Amino acid sequence: TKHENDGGTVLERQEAKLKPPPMYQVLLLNDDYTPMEFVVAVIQEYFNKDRETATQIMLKVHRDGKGMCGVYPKDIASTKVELVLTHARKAGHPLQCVMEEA
Ligand code: TYC
Repeated sequence: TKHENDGGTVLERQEAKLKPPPMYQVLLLNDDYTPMEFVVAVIQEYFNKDRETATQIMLKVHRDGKGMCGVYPKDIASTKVELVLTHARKAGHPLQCVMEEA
């Protein structure tokens, strides 16, 4: 909120103190066993990417060892990691998904 004193000087209050929440990258890690097609489907379904973008991200992970799927507030990033890991384990794949502060 802005406040004015008698001379009309504008004083900044709360909004000058409120920092945006920290954001977290959600990363997929490469492994030798999870099928490429499974990874592409995960990126499409959990990170709302189209098939072409998902394929590019998967290939980057495959080549570089890790790759970013999205950046989210902490609770959303944490939930995505949990959902991806549960989905992968249920399918019997060792896919790893982690979050780190952006
Ligand atoms: N390296 C895997 C393969 O050759 C594919 C893969 C890509 C696995 C990305 C995990 O996060 C991953 N089948």
